[in-house]
Amino acid sequence: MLTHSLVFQKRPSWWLVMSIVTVQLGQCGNQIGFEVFDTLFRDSHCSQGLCSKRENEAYQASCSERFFREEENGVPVARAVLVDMEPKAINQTLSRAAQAGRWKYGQHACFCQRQGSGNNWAYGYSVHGPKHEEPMMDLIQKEVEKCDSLSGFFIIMSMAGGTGSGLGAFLTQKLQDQYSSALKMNQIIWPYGTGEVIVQNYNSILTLSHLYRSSDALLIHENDAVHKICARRMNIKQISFRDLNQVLAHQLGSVFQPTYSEDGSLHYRRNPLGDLMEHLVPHPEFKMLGVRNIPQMSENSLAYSTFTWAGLLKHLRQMLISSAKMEEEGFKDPALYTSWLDPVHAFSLWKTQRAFDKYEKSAALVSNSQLLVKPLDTIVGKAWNMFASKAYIHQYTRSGMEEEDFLDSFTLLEQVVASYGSL
Ligand SMILES: Nc1nc2c(ncn2[C@@H]2O[C@H](COP(=O)(O)OP(=O)(O)OP(=O)(O)O)[C@@H](O)[C@H]2O)c(=O)[nH]1
Ligand SMILES: [Mg+2]
Repeated sequence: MLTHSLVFQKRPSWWLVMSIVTVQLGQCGNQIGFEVFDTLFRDSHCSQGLCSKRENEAYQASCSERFFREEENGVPVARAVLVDMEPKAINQTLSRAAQAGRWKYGQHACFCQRQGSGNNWAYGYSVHGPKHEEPMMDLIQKEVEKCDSLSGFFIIMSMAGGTGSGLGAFLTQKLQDQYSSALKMNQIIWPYGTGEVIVQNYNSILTLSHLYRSSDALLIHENDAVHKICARRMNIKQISFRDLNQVLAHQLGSVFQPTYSEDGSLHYRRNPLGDLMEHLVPHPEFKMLGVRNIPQMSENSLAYSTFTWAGLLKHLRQMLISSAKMEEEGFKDPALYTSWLDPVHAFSLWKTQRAFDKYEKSAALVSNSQLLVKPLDTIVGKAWNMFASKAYIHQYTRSGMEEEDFLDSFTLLEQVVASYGSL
Protein backbone atom coordinates (compact mmCIF):
# COMPACT_ATOMS: atom_id res chain seq x y z
CA MET A 1 0.00 0.00 0.00
CA LEU A 2 2.72 2.36 1.07
CA THR A 3 4.82 1.66 -1.99
CA HIS A 4 1.81 2.30 -4.16
CA SER A 5 1.07 5.69 -2.73
CA LEU A 6 4.72 6.62 -3.00
CA VAL A 7 4.74 5.64 -6.64
CA PHE A 8 1.71 7.76 -7.32
CA GLN A 9 2.98 10.81 -5.50
CA LYS A 10 6.30 10.64 -7.23
CA ARG A 11 5.10 10.21 -10.75
CA PRO A 12 7.87 11.63 -12.88
CA SER A 13 6.92 14.34 -15.33
CA TRP A 14 7.02 12.01 -18.34
CA TRP A 15 4.13 10.16 -16.77
CA LEU A 16 1.71 12.87 -17.75
CA VAL A 17 0.48 11.34 -20.98
CA MET A 18 -1.78 13.58 -23.02
CA SER A 19 -5.20 12.33 -24.02
CA ILE A 20 -7.14 12.30 -27.27
CA VAL A 21 -10.86 12.98 -27.42
CA THR A 22 -12.43 11.04 -30.28
CA VAL A 23 -15.56 12.28 -32.02
CA GLN A 24 -17.41 9.51 -33.91
CA LEU A 25 -19.74 10.90 -36.55
CA GLY A 26 -22.46 9.30 -38.65
CA GLN A 27 -22.83 5.61 -39.42
CA CYS A 28 -19.30 5.14 -40.67
CA GLY A 29 -17.60 7.13 -37.91
CA ASN A 30 -19.45 5.33 -35.15
CA GLN A 31 -18.86 1.86 -36.57
CA ILE A 32 -15.16 2.47 -37.08
CA GLY A 33 -14.78 4.24 -33.73
CA PHE A 34 -15.97 1.17 -31.87
CA GLU A 35 -13.45 -1.06 -33.63
CA VAL A 36 -10.60 1.35 -32.92
CA PHE A 37 -11.29 1.50 -29.19
CA ASP A 38 -11.81 -2.24 -29.00
CA THR A 39 -8.57 -2.98 -30.86
CA LEU A 40 -6.55 -0.61 -28.68
CA PHE A 41 -8.13 -1.97 -25.54
CA ARG A 42 -7.70 -5.65 -26.37
CA ASP A 43 -4.14 -5.08 -27.49
CA SER A 44 -3.08 -3.20 -24.39
CA HIS A 45 -4.78 -5.63 -22.02
CA CYS A 46 -3.45 -8.87 -23.35
CA SER A 47 -0.16 -9.60 -21.69
CA GLN A 48 2.71 -10.14 -24.05
CA GLY A 49 5.13 -12.88 -23.21
CA LEU A 50 7.91 -11.18 -25.09
CA CYS A 51 8.40 -8.27 -22.75
CA SER A 52 8.56 -7.82 -19.02
CA LYS A 53 5.60 -7.31 -16.71
CA ARG A 54 6.79 -3.80 -16.00
CA GLU A 55 7.05 -3.01 -19.69
CA ASN A 56 3.54 -4.34 -20.25
CA GLU A 57 2.18 -2.21 -17.46
CA ALA A 58 3.83 0.93 -18.72
CA TYR A 59 2.47 0.29 -22.21
CA GLN A 60 -1.01 -0.37 -20.90
CA ALA A 61 -0.97 2.73 -18.73
CA SER A 62 0.15 4.89 -21.62
CA CYS A 63 -2.47 3.49 -23.99
CA SER A 64 -5.21 3.83 -21.40
CA GLU A 65 -4.43 7.41 -20.61
CA ARG A 66 -4.53 8.31 -24.27
CA PHE A 67 -7.88 6.77 -25.08
CA PHE A 68 -9.71 5.79 -21.89
CA ARG A 69 -10.61 7.20 -18.53
CA GLU A 70 -11.75 5.36 -15.45
CA GLU A 71 -15.14 5.62 -13.85
CA GLU A 72 -15.79 5.11 -10.16
CA ASN A 73 -16.59 1.42 -10.55
CA GLY A 74 -13.30 0.80 -12.32
CA VAL A 75 -14.64 0.13 -15.82
CA PRO A 76 -12.62 1.94 -18.49
CA VAL A 77 -14.63 4.50 -20.42
CA ALA A 78 -13.68 5.55 -23.94
CA ARG A 79 -12.79 9.23 -24.26
CA ALA A 80 -15.33 9.56 -27.03
CA VAL A 81 -18.38 11.49 -28.11
CA LEU A 82 -20.85 9.77 -30.44
CA VAL A 83 -22.86 11.89 -32.84
CA ASP A 84 -25.38 10.87 -35.46
CA MET A 85 -28.64 12.35 -36.69
CA GLU A 86 -30.35 8.95 -36.72
CA PRO A 87 -30.25 6.42 -33.87
CA LYS A 88 -29.46 3.13 -35.61
CA ALA A 89 -25.67 3.20 -35.82
CA ILE A 90 -25.23 4.64 -32.34
CA ASN A 91 -27.57 2.07 -30.78
CA GLN A 92 -25.71 -0.75 -32.48
CA THR A 93 -22.37 0.67 -31.41
CA LEU A 94 -23.46 0.99 -27.80
CA SER A 95 -24.82 -2.52 -27.72
CA ARG A 96 -21.67 -3.98 -29.27
CA ALA A 97 -19.59 -2.28 -26.59
CA ALA A 98 -21.94 -3.54 -23.89
CA GLN A 99 -21.89 -7.09 -25.26
CA ALA A 100 -18.12 -7.21 -25.39
CA GLY A 101 -18.12 -5.89 -21.83
CA ARG A 102 -14.45 -4.93 -21.81
CA TRP A 103 -14.87 -1.16 -21.73
CA LYS A 104 -17.77 1.18 -22.30
CA TYR A 105 -18.84 4.51 -23.67
CA GLY A 106 -19.67 7.30 -21.22
CA GLN A 107 -23.22 7.45 -19.94
CA HIS A 108 -23.87 10.83 -21.52
CA ALA A 109 -21.54 10.57 -24.49
CA CYS A 110 -24.14 10.37 -27.27
CA PHE A 111 -25.94 12.98 -29.26
CA CYS A 112 -28.56 11.59 -31.54
CA GLN A 113 -31.62 12.75 -33.50
CA ARG A 114 -34.38 10.97 -35.39
CA GLN A 115 -33.65 11.85 -38.99
CA GLY A 116 -30.31 11.56 -40.81
CA SER A 117 -29.02 13.98 -43.42
CA GLY A 118 -30.02 11.76 -46.36
CA ASN A 119 -26.55 11.87 -47.94
CA ASN A 120 -26.92 15.63 -48.29
CA TRP A 121 -23.78 17.42 -47.14
CA ALA A 122 -25.56 20.75 -46.99
CA TYR A 123 -28.20 19.35 -44.67
CA GLY A 124 -25.55 18.14 -42.24
CA TYR A 125 -23.50 21.33 -42.49
CA SER A 126 -26.09 24.08 -42.70
CA VAL A 127 -29.18 22.60 -41.03
CA HIS A 128 -28.23 19.98 -38.40
CA GLY A 129 -24.98 21.73 -37.50
CA PRO A 130 -26.24 25.16 -36.44
CA LYS A 131 -29.43 23.70 -34.96
CA HIS A 132 -27.64 21.32 -32.58
CA GLU A 133 -24.38 23.14 -32.08
CA GLU A 134 -24.79 23.86 -28.40
CA PRO A 135 -25.61 20.39 -27.03
CA MET A 136 -22.95 18.78 -29.22
CA MET A 137 -20.23 21.20 -28.16
CA ASP A 138 -21.30 20.77 -24.53
CA LEU A 139 -20.80 17.01 -24.74
CA ILE A 140 -17.37 17.51 -26.23
CA GLN A 141 -16.45 20.05 -23.58
CA LYS A 142 -17.46 17.66 -20.80
CA GLU A 143 -15.14 15.03 -22.25
CA VAL A 144 -12.32 17.53 -22.64
CA GLU A 145 -12.70 18.54 -18.99
CA LYS A 146 -12.09 14.94 -18.00
CA CYS A 147 -8.60 14.96 -19.55
CA ASP A 148 -5.67 15.94 -17.33
CA SER A 149 -4.01 17.18 -20.46
CA LEU A 150 -5.51 17.33 -23.95
CA SER A 151 -3.44 16.35 -26.96
CA GLY A 152 -6.26 17.01 -29.38
CA PHE A 153 -9.24 15.63 -31.24
CA PHE A 154 -9.54 12.60 -33.47
CA ILE A 155 -12.64 12.97 -35.62
CA ILE A 156 -13.85 9.89 -37.51
CA MET A 157 -16.24 10.29 -40.44
CA SER A 158 -17.00 9.25 -44.00
CA MET A 159 -17.04 11.87 -46.71
CA ALA A 160 -19.79 10.50 -48.93
CA GLY A 161 -22.81 10.62 -46.61
CA GLY A 162 -24.47 13.71 -45.19
CA THR A 163 -23.98 13.63 -41.44
CA GLY A 164 -20.38 12.47 -40.97
CA SER A 165 -19.28 14.66 -43.86
CA GLY A 166 -21.40 17.82 -43.50
CA LEU A 167 -21.90 17.87 -39.76
CA GLY A 168 -18.32 16.62 -39.35
CA ALA A 169 -17.02 19.60 -41.32
CA PHE A 170 -19.21 21.93 -39.27
CA LEU A 171 -18.04 20.51 -35.93
CA THR A 172 -14.39 20.51 -36.93
CA GLN A 173 -14.74 24.22 -37.72
CA LYS A 174 -16.34 24.84 -34.32
CA LEU A 175 -13.59 22.89 -32.57
CA GLN A 176 -11.04 24.99 -34.39
CA ASP A 177 -12.82 28.16 -33.18
CA GLN A 178 -13.20 27.00 -29.61
CA TYR A 179 -10.03 24.95 -29.07
CA SER A 180 -7.65 26.63 -31.47
CA SER A 181 -4.55 25.37 -29.69
CA ALA A 182 -5.68 21.72 -29.60
CA LEU A 183 -4.76 19.60 -32.61
CA LYS A 184 -7.40 18.17 -34.87
CA MET A 185 -6.88 15.09 -36.96
CA ASN A 186 -9.76 13.87 -39.11
CA GLN A 187 -9.98 10.23 -40.09
CA ILE A 188 -11.80 10.27 -43.40
CA ILE A 189 -13.26 7.36 -45.29
CA TRP A 190 -12.99 7.83 -49.01
CA PRO A 191 -15.98 6.24 -50.79
CA TYR A 192 -15.78 3.27 -53.15
CA GLY A 193 -15.04 4.50 -56.68
CA THR A 194 -18.20 2.82 -57.89
CA GLY A 195 -19.98 4.47 -55.00
CA GLU A 196 -23.33 3.77 -53.48
CA VAL A 197 -24.19 7.45 -53.10
CA ILE A 198 -24.97 9.34 -56.29
CA VAL A 199 -23.80 12.70 -54.96
CA GLN A 200 -20.73 11.32 -53.21
CA ASN A 201 -18.35 13.39 -55.27
CA TYR A 202 -20.10 16.61 -54.25
CA ASN A 203 -20.07 15.58 -50.62
CA SER A 204 -16.44 14.62 -50.87
CA ILE A 205 -15.16 17.86 -52.34
CA LEU A 206 -17.19 19.91 -49.88
CA THR A 207 -15.82 17.87 -46.97
CA LEU A 208 -12.21 18.00 -48.08
CA SER A 209 -12.20 21.69 -48.88
CA HIS A 210 -13.77 22.64 -45.56
CA LEU A 211 -11.48 20.39 -43.55
CA TYR A 212 -8.50 21.80 -45.37
CA ARG A 213 -9.32 25.11 -43.70
CA SER A 214 -10.12 23.88 -40.20
CA SER A 215 -8.26 20.63 -39.55
CA ASP A 216 -4.54 20.06 -38.97
CA ALA A 217 -4.32 16.73 -40.76
CA LEU A 218 -6.57 14.49 -42.83
CA LEU A 219 -5.79 10.83 -42.38
CA ILE A 220 -7.41 9.21 -45.36
CA HIS A 221 -8.41 5.63 -46.00
CA GLU A 222 -9.97 4.56 -49.28
CA ASN A 223 -12.66 1.91 -48.98
CA ASP A 224 -11.42 0.37 -52.25
CA ALA A 225 -7.91 -0.06 -50.86
CA VAL A 226 -9.13 -1.50 -47.56
CA HIS A 227 -11.47 -3.82 -49.45
CA LYS A 228 -8.50 -5.12 -51.43
CA ILE A 229 -6.59 -5.85 -48.23
CA CYS A 230 -9.56 -7.84 -46.94
CA ALA A 231 -9.79 -9.83 -50.17
CA ARG A 232 -6.13 -10.42 -50.97
CA ARG A 233 -4.24 -10.31 -47.74
CA MET A 234 -6.89 -11.43 -45.25
CA ASN A 235 -8.52 -13.87 -47.65
CA ILE A 236 -12.08 -12.89 -46.71
CA LYS A 237 -14.73 -14.02 -49.18
CA GLN A 238 -17.87 -12.04 -48.33
CA ILE A 239 -16.53 -8.69 -47.23
CA SER A 240 -18.65 -6.62 -44.85
CA PHE A 241 -18.18 -3.16 -43.36
CA ARG A 242 -17.18 -4.89 -40.15
CA ASP A 243 -14.29 -6.59 -41.96
CA LEU A 244 -13.17 -3.28 -43.46
CA ASN A 245 -13.43 -1.62 -40.07
CA GLN A 246 -11.32 -4.23 -38.36
CA VAL A 247 -8.56 -3.73 -40.90
CA LEU A 248 -8.88 0.03 -40.47
CA ALA A 249 -8.80 -0.27 -36.70
CA HIS A 250 -5.68 -2.36 -36.88
CA GLN A 251 -4.01 0.28 -39.04
CA LEU A 252 -5.12 3.15 -36.83
CA GLY A 253 -4.17 1.22 -33.73
CA SER A 254 -0.69 0.64 -35.06
CA VAL A 255 -0.35 4.37 -35.65
CA PHE A 256 -1.61 5.27 -32.18
CA GLN A 257 -0.06 2.48 -30.11
CA PRO A 258 2.42 3.88 -27.59
CA THR A 259 6.00 4.07 -28.87
CA TYR A 260 9.21 5.20 -27.22
CA SER A 261 10.18 8.83 -27.30
CA GLU A 262 13.28 9.74 -29.20
CA ASP A 263 15.43 10.82 -26.28
CA GLY A 264 16.91 7.33 -25.98
CA SER A 265 15.07 6.61 -22.74
CA LEU A 266 12.51 3.82 -22.66
CA HIS A 267 9.67 6.22 -21.91
CA TYR A 268 6.60 6.38 -24.04
CA ARG A 269 5.75 9.44 -26.08
CA ARG A 270 3.51 11.81 -24.18
CA ASN A 271 1.83 13.71 -26.97
CA PRO A 272 0.66 11.30 -29.67
CA LEU A 273 -1.06 13.77 -31.99
CA GLY A 274 1.48 16.54 -31.48
CA ASP A 275 4.45 14.32 -32.25
CA LEU A 276 2.77 12.84 -35.31
CA MET A 277 1.86 16.19 -36.78
CA GLU A 278 5.13 17.85 -36.02
CA HIS A 279 6.76 15.27 -38.25
CA LEU A 280 4.08 14.78 -40.85
CA VAL A 281 2.50 18.14 -41.51
CA PRO A 282 5.33 20.63 -41.84
CA HIS A 283 3.39 22.86 -44.27
CA PRO A 284 -0.34 23.79 -44.23
CA GLU A 285 -0.69 23.20 -47.98
CA PHE A 286 0.04 19.50 -47.45
CA LYS A 287 -2.35 17.86 -45.03
CA MET A 288 -3.29 14.55 -46.58
CA LEU A 289 -1.86 11.52 -44.83
CA GLY A 290 -2.03 7.86 -45.77
CA VAL A 291 -1.15 4.71 -43.84
CA ARG A 292 0.39 1.48 -45.04
CA ASN A 293 1.19 -1.37 -42.75
CA ILE A 294 2.68 -4.77 -42.81
CA PRO A 295 2.01 -7.59 -42.19
CA GLN A 296 -1.74 -7.90 -42.24
CA MET A 297 -3.04 -11.39 -42.84
CA SER A 298 -5.58 -13.96 -41.72
CA GLU A 299 -4.95 -15.66 -38.40
CA ASN A 300 -4.47 -18.97 -40.18
CA SER A 301 -1.59 -17.72 -42.29
CA LEU A 302 -0.15 -15.81 -39.36
CA ALA A 303 0.28 -19.03 -37.44
CA TYR A 304 2.68 -20.28 -40.12
CA SER A 305 4.64 -17.09 -40.73
CA THR A 306 7.74 -15.54 -39.29
CA PHE A 307 9.07 -12.12 -40.03
CA THR A 308 12.35 -10.24 -39.85
CA TRP A 309 12.62 -6.51 -39.39
CA ALA A 310 14.76 -6.16 -42.51
CA GLY A 311 12.18 -7.99 -44.61
CA LEU A 312 9.26 -5.99 -43.26
CA LEU A 313 10.92 -2.62 -43.81
CA LYS A 314 12.00 -3.52 -47.29
CA HIS A 315 8.49 -4.53 -48.20
CA LEU A 316 7.04 -1.37 -46.65
CA ARG A 317 9.41 0.78 -48.62
CA GLN A 318 8.43 -0.97 -51.80
CA MET A 319 4.83 -0.19 -50.98
CA LEU A 320 5.84 3.45 -50.67
CA ILE A 321 7.58 3.73 -54.00
CA SER A 322 5.29 1.08 -55.56
CA SER A 323 7.64 0.63 -58.48
CA ALA A 324 10.40 -1.31 -56.75
CA LYS A 325 13.24 0.49 -58.49
CA MET A 326 15.62 0.99 -55.62
CA GLU A 327 16.06 -2.01 -53.42
CA GLU A 328 18.52 -1.76 -50.60
CA GLU A 329 18.83 1.83 -49.38
CA GLY A 330 16.60 2.46 -46.44
CA PHE A 331 14.08 5.18 -45.78
CA LYS A 332 16.91 7.69 -45.48
CA ASP A 333 17.30 7.90 -49.24
CA PRO A 334 16.88 11.60 -50.25
CA ALA A 335 15.29 10.53 -53.54
CA LEU A 336 12.18 9.55 -51.60
CA TYR A 337 11.49 13.07 -50.37
CA THR A 338 10.78 16.53 -51.61
CA SER A 339 13.93 18.60 -52.02
CA TRP A 340 12.93 21.21 -49.45
CA LEU A 341 13.01 18.68 -46.64
CA ASP A 342 16.26 17.40 -45.22
CA PRO A 343 15.96 13.57 -45.27
CA VAL A 344 17.09 13.54 -41.64
CA HIS A 345 13.92 15.43 -40.72
CA ALA A 346 11.74 13.93 -43.44
CA PHE A 347 11.75 10.50 -41.89
CA SER A 348 11.46 9.45 -38.29
CA LEU A 349 11.32 6.01 -36.79
CA TRP A 350 9.17 5.21 -33.76
CA LYS A 351 9.63 1.96 -31.96
CA THR A 352 8.38 -0.22 -29.16
CA GLN A 353 9.40 -3.68 -28.04
CA ARG A 354 5.81 -4.54 -27.42
CA ALA A 355 4.05 -6.62 -30.06
CA PHE A 356 0.82 -5.20 -31.46
CA ASP A 357 -2.51 -6.96 -31.95
CA LYS A 358 -1.34 -10.57 -32.45
CA TYR A 359 1.65 -9.60 -34.59
CA GLU A 360 5.01 -10.25 -33.02
CA LYS A 361 6.71 -7.86 -35.42
CA SER A 362 4.88 -5.28 -37.47
CA ALA A 363 5.57 -1.97 -39.11
CA ALA A 364 3.29 0.90 -40.12
CA LEU A 365 4.20 3.80 -42.34
CA VAL A 366 2.29 7.10 -42.14
CA SER A 367 3.18 9.36 -45.00
CA ASN A 368 2.29 12.72 -46.43
CA SER A 369 2.72 11.90 -50.08
CA GLN A 370 1.31 12.06 -53.58
CA LEU A 371 -0.60 8.83 -52.95
CA LEU A 372 -3.95 10.62 -52.92
CA VAL A 373 -3.41 13.10 -55.73
CA LYS A 374 -4.88 10.87 -58.39
CA PRO A 375 -8.01 9.87 -56.48
CA LEU A 376 -8.48 13.52 -55.51
CA ASP A 377 -8.12 14.70 -59.06
CA THR A 378 -10.66 12.08 -60.17
CA ILE A 379 -13.22 13.10 -57.58
CA VAL A 380 -12.81 16.80 -58.37
CA GLY A 381 -13.23 16.02 -62.09
CA LYS A 382 -16.38 13.97 -61.57
CA ALA A 383 -17.91 16.56 -59.26
CA TRP A 384 -17.08 19.28 -61.75
CA ASN A 385 -18.83 17.43 -64.59
CA MET A 386 -21.95 17.07 -62.50
CA PHE A 387 -21.77 20.67 -61.40
CA ALA A 388 -21.41 21.88 -64.98
CA SER A 389 -24.75 20.30 -65.80
CA LYS A 390 -26.19 21.63 -62.53
CA ALA A 391 -27.23 18.13 -61.49
CA TYR A 392 -28.65 17.88 -57.97
CA ILE A 393 -27.49 21.39 -57.08
CA HIS A 394 -30.97 22.41 -55.95
CA GLN A 395 -30.79 19.88 -53.09
CA TYR A 396 -27.84 21.80 -51.75
CA THR A 397 -29.06 25.31 -52.32
CA ARG A 398 -32.38 24.36 -50.76
CA SER A 399 -30.49 23.52 -47.56
CA GLY A 400 -28.78 26.87 -47.38
CA MET A 401 -25.72 26.56 -49.62
CA GLU A 402 -24.80 28.76 -52.54
CA GLU A 403 -23.30 27.78 -55.88
CA GLU A 404 -20.40 30.01 -54.93
CA ASP A 405 -19.54 27.56 -52.12
CA PHE A 406 -19.02 24.85 -54.71
CA LEU A 407 -16.79 27.10 -56.76
CA ASP A 408 -14.67 27.90 -53.70
CA SER A 409 -14.26 24.20 -53.03
CA PHE A 410 -13.18 23.48 -56.59
CA THR A 411 -10.64 26.31 -56.50
CA LEU A 412 -9.14 25.21 -53.21
CA LEU A 413 -8.82 21.55 -54.18
CA GLU A 414 -7.41 22.29 -57.61
CA GLN A 415 -4.71 24.22 -55.78
CA VAL A 416 -4.07 21.24 -53.50
CA VAL A 417 -3.76 18.92 -56.51
CA ALA A 418 -1.34 21.36 -58.14
CA SER A 419 0.75 21.72 -54.98
CA TYR A 420 1.11 17.98 -54.45
CA GLY A 421 1.72 17.55 -58.16
CA SER A 422 4.66 19.95 -58.03
CA LEU A 423 6.50 18.09 -55.26
N1 LIG B 1 -15.26 1.65 -44.14
C1 LIG B 1 -16.55 1.91 -43.86
N2 LIG B 1 -17.25 2.69 -44.67
C2 LIG B 1 -18.54 2.94 -44.35
C3 LIG B 1 -19.16 2.39 -43.20
N3 LIG B 1 -20.45 2.83 -43.16
C4 LIG B 1 -20.62 3.62 -44.23
N4 LIG B 1 -19.46 3.70 -44.95
C5 LIG B 1 -19.21 4.52 -46.14
O1 LIG B 1 -19.67 5.81 -45.80
C6 LIG B 1 -20.36 6.41 -46.87
C7 LIG B 1 -21.78 6.70 -46.43
O2 LIG B 1 -21.71 7.51 -45.29
P1 LIG B 1 -22.45 7.21 -43.89
O3 LIG B 1 -21.41 7.25 -42.82
O4 LIG B 1 -23.28 5.99 -44.01
O5 LIG B 1 -23.38 8.48 -43.80
P2 LIG B 1 -23.80 9.33 -42.52
O6 LIG B 1 -22.64 10.09 -42.02
O7 LIG B 1 -24.48 8.44 -41.52
O8 LIG B 1 -24.82 10.40 -43.13
P3 LIG B 1 -26.40 10.28 -43.45
O9 LIG B 1 -26.76 8.82 -43.33
O10 LIG B 1 -26.52 10.84 -44.81
O11 LIG B 1 -27.07 11.12 -42.42
C8 LIG B 1 -20.23 5.44 -48.02
O12 LIG B 1 -19.10 5.82 -48.78
C9 LIG B 1 -19.97 4.10 -47.36
O13 LIG B 1 -19.17 3.27 -48.18
C10 LIG B 1 -18.38 1.57 -42.36
O14 LIG B 1 -18.82 1.04 -41.34
N5 LIG B 1 -17.08 1.36 -42.74
MG1 LIG C 1 -26.47 7.70 -41.58
